[in-house]
Amino acid sequence: MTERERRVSPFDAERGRPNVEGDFLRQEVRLANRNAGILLEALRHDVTPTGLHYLLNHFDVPYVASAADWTLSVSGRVRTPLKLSLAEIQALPAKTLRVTLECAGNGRANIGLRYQSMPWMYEAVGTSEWTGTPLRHVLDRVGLEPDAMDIAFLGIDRGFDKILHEYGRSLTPQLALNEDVLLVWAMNGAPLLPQHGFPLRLIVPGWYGMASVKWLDRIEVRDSPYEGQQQVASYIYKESADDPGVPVTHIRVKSLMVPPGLPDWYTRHRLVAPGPVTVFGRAWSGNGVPVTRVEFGVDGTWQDAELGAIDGQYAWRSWQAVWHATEGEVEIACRATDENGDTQPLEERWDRAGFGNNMVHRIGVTVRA
Ligand SMILES: Nc1nc2c(c(=O)[nH]1)N[C@H]1C(S)=C(S)[C@@H](COP(=O)(O)O)O[C@H]1N2
Ligand SMILES: [Mo]
Repeated sequence: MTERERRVSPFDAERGRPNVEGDFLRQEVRLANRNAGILLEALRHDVTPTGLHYLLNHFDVPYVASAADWTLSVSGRVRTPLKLSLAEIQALPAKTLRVTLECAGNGRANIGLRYQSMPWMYEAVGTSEWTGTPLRHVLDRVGLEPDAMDIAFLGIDRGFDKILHEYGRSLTPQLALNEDVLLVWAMNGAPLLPQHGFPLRLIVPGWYGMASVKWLDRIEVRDSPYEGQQQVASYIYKESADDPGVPVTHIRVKSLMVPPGLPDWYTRHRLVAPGPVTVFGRAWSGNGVPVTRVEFGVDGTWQDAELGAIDGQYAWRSWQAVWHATEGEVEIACRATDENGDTQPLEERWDRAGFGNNMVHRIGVTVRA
């Protein structure tokens, strides 16, 4: 038996997970209970209160009793392999960045033939103040060898997804040396919570969340590409199962609204009184590219929204629009465009695993006095 054969999952390797439509499956509901999303009304906060930040944990949240014995090892194609304590990492120059994190699977459940996985509709996004040290300081200390071509970041959580693996991702040295890629120990001024990677995680601003490895304890500098499951198999845009595909990287432009008016408990449908209504929302894009326009739509008629201030290169911006609501059943929507001219599609964006679906946000509203 090869090493890879020994790791093959005894659970779902044979059956696979065909795309489905209709009711949610028990497995999807269970994942939804484990991985909370932001409440759309919490988009009001510039910085998402920590307990309202979304979660995406593939396996079990590791129990780490204390940060005192945590170490980060850096090995492989480096001049001086090192094992650093958290205290040694915290002694490096610190930096705080406001970063909007979004899961690549956000919007997956809005695709007609959806992939069986975490059934996100719109909620897998949040903004935090992340404090850490630029990863570059640690890489400078170990010294990359000239043949270093990929850097793997490994967490301590492990489990099965096709094969047994620990959660890991990699970055090229060029990306890893960016001043804004951080080794983070604090979120919103407090130590990371267990579910957000206590005591140490990576934050890769502008990229979908999968790059920001939690419970980080090992960095391996390599002279060959890292081929971990989450790097080469999971996060790949694919038309179909046998499409070689394209890796998922930066966040695509998107916007969301705080649902206006009063909610119905069960359906979340809204009731709004006729007259002027100020609709508030957020918009963001990836790779540090600013959002330059947001439109607000009512039944397919669009108006420009007013944009709020920019709060750093990687954080969402607020927007608002005044809607003169008239009686009836309507659908409101919002659509953002970034400086590259990328804009949100009106229809779902097909991807077999439901990644990167940034179609416009729509909400059904009953307008009645
Ligand atoms: N070790 C580890 N890191 C991880 C994950 C994980 O399951 N294990 N999930 C990733 C994914 S897919 C996302 S979207 C973000 C979510 O971070 P959050 O739970 O702090 O919001 O963490 C990333 N880092
Ligand atoms: Mo994710």
